[in-house]
Amino acid sequence: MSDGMMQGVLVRGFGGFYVAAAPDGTEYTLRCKKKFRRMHLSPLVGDEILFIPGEGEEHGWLEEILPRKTECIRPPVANVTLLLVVICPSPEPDMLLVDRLLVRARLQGMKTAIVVNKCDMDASLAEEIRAAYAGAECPVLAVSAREATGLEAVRALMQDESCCCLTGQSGVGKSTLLNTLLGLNLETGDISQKIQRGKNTTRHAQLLIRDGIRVLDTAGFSLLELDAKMEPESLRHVYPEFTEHEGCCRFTPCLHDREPGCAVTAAVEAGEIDAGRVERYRQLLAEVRETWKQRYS
Ligand SMILES: Nc1nc2c(ncn2[C@@H]2O[C@H](COP(=O)(O)OP(=O)(O)OP(=O)(O)O)[C@@H](O)[C@H]2O)c(=O)[nH]1
Ligand SMILES: [Mg+2]
Ligand SMILES: [Zn+2]
Repeated sequence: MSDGMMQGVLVRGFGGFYVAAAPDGTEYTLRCKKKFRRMHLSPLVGDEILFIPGEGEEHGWLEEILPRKTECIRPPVANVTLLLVVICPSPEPDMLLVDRLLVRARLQGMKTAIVVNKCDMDASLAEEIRAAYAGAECPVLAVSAREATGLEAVRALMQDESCCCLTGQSGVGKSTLLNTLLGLNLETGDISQKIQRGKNTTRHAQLLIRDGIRVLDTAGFSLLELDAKMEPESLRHVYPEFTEHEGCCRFTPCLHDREPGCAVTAAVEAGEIDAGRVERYRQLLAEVRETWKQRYS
């Protein structure tokens, strides 16, 4: 490393500035070198970087972005190894959004889990989701951030990871959960009673480092597209429920859509795979096929 260069992780950004945390926890305000714009490379929260600190009140310079392990577009964060998708009884969960997030994460080799929050309001949602995702290699954790129940299981999952990320719709309680779990004071917001939706309280992703846990709090959202370059054939490989049925269909390859003699359809009818998961898979498959068809136009 050249003179004065330090390594750190980007913890947040604001108005063209970036804040990096050094290994000892000290934070440095930085600006980004122009070369990144030429390279079409934008720094992301979670990036491991090399930087030169500024003197006194002066900002320093972000010099290098080290290779990313993973990269998300929504939320815009880097190096996540465990994605925790948070849902709750109200606002009502959008399971297609959940599956989109799981697909995107799996394609990059991230681990995933679903956190069902606000179990104090209704404990049945967690049971439903647990049953539906039983074969999905995605643990389902039932918690109440408000009553601080179920949090030890979340902490245990997080402790083994180099970087976790909470994502999901606005108002599900991502920031509240981190406040209770890590003793933080992040801003939280009510949900609108009229439309049962969050108010987009968290605006930007922020990396929090506490008790040896690195976790990202991110802005809630409700729209997400799958990768435009994704081949229809690859979607089924991120559905662990299908693995034991691969090669058992009448046609090969079978995309488990509506093909006759499909083993996945048979497994749904036998109650071995959740019907909703497969229905949403087919919805996503139709979308992927459509964008794949238009890839040269
Ligand atoms: N009943 C109940 N309410 C909760 C719980 N956790 C959070 N809430 C409430 O849900 C609302 C939204 O919480 P936030 O933490 O701001 O939600 P968020 O997911 O961070 O939302 P965005 O930042 O907008 O994406 C607040 O009114 C919280 O008090 C819980 O476990 N039980
Ligand atoms: Mg929030
Ligand atoms: Zn099939």
